[in-house]
Amino acid sequence: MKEKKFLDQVNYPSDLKKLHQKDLKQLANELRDELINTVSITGGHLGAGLGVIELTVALHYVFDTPKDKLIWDVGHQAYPHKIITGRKDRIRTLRMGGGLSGFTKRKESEYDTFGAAHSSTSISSALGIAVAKSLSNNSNRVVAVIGDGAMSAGMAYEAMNNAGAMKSKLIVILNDNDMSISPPVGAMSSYLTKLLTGRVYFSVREITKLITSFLSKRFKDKAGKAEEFLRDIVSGGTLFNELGFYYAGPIDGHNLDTLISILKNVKNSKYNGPMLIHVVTKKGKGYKPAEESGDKYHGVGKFNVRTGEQNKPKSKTASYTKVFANTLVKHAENDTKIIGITGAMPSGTGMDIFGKKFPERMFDVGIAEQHAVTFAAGLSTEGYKPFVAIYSTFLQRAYDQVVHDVAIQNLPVRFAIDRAGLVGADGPTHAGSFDITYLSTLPNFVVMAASDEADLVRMVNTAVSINDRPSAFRYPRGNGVGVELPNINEILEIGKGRVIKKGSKVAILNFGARLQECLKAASKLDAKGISTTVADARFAKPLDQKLILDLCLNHEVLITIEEGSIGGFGSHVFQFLSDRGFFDNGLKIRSMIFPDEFIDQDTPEKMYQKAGLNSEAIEQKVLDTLKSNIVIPKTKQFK
Ligand SMILES: Cc1ncc(C[n+]2csc(CCOP(=O)(O)OP(=O)(O)O)c2C)c(N)n1
Repeated sequence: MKEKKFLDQVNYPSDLKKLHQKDLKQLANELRDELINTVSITGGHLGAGLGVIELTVALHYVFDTPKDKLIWDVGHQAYPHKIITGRKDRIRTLRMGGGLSGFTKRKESEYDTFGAAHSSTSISSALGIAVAKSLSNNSNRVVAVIGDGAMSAGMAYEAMNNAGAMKSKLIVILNDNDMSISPPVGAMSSYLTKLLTGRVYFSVREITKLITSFLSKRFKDKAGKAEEFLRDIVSGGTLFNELGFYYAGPIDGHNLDTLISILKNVKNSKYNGPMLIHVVTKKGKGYKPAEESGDKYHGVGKFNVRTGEQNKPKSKTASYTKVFANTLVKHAENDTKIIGITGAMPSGTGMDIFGKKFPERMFDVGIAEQHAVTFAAGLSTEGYKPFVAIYSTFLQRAYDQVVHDVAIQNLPVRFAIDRAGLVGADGPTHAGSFDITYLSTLPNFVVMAASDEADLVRMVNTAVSINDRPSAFRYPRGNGVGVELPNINEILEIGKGRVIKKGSKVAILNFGARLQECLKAASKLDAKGISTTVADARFAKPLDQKLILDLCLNHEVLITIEEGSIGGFGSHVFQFLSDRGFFDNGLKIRSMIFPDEFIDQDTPEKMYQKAGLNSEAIEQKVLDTLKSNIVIPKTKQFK
């Protein structure tokens, strides 16, 4: 007979609370198996979730969620949380179109207190919630769970600094697995290691004694003794203490009984300030292939559960990331001033390749995008050539640094912007939608977008040569189209685009990686007798004004297309033509951009279909535009 599973009985935390504490270990094992089986089918984040199985069970067992508020930092470790908060039956739709998000999302569940995906927001949001609760005399607890990697970001310290000063009732669980995506970097990481070195985990008895003696009013009576005891037991916790937090730990994050006892203590304590509970876990825990792999299966494709072997789709063409990194390496062999910088994403950005060749010239600054940009700005003032390799979505966090530290001072920092455009399964939080807009609006900047991997090489070459101002080049997630790569001497003329295919009636002006879709649309239009030009702008800033004017003067229709939001390349073209009075001539000009909405996760192809930016949509846009008449309103009032 099939053994009865505890997990079958648990759909919500209220079901969990009906179980005996002694059965939770078995439940945790089942939850771990379910997570492994799920991710083997969906792909996604695995190592982080495996590391917090016991913590997830303990938190929902002890706290009264969703009234007590639980905030997961990044949210990539929240799959087990999703399974036991009403989403078990949909868990195998993770990261798919119409399915569950791979991160926490308020829209998805009342148990997802705060949406995330970008790291290090949990303490700030939790503090806001805690203050709101205290303003409305609500005594429910607020718990933030943050990883040691996420602790490298400035926001975490800003929030702790504020919470400590406010004496806010807030619980922060530091989930210390001594891993970010790659090994963690920085002084904080070393500090946490120091806290653990040579120390045994505290027993429940010790911690309980500590918490009760410190937090109850008995503390007052026995202040001297308790203080001594406290100093003894939390001797490593001084940094958090200094920030105004009550620190307890380290605690074994895989021992359910310990976790439950301590969390109960913390929950029931009368202490009115912020507490930090230092929990030690193992990323990838309980699944051998994950535990043994270098990245602890941080992010995986579909895989074989028995062997752990991932079936990553093989591509004949190199990824844009690799093309970028290999090109930069070639330049750096001759140019000792070139520096590579990443914010905790060495493998994602190709900086690991650069770092292997030039360890002394590659800097992983941790999850610290703001710092990465200003650090690069500093380097550039000394004649170095910093390349900040960063995902479009994460550069958003460093916008003031881009404006204030780089653009205003006209410093030649180079931005290699990966994951530009829609990225698929990671969804809207990771889409690179806004960089064309937020960079092209800045004086001094050169903004380029690669239409294929050959042009990416040319753009890296060009960025190396731009020494008098900031520059950026963007390229998409995934693999190139299979064109031959040029050598590293091919430099683009700044602000010059190119005509790829000459026609006479319609002009499509591409900016970025939709070029192949434009060419497909053009050949279909040609077949219909609509002679179509395809041009590639290469630069959103400065614009190739001559190319734009030529296209306008020699075609009936001009369509601009880009993988970005309103305010980007198309807007700049419109503005330019409007300033030239071009619209007075009845030119039919349209832009194709991302719609004014956040597009949920799906395959990139489907997302682009939804966004109306594939070859079919381009063709349709041309046909509609040709058919359309220019409407000149008779009255001054629009209806
Ligand atoms: C602002 C920002 N930069 C980079 C990332 C990419 N990223 C996702 S998870 C992660 C590592 C987080 O490490 P940690 O907090 O220790 O959690 P763990 O995965 O080890 O559980 C990084 C760098 C991100 N999500 N947000």
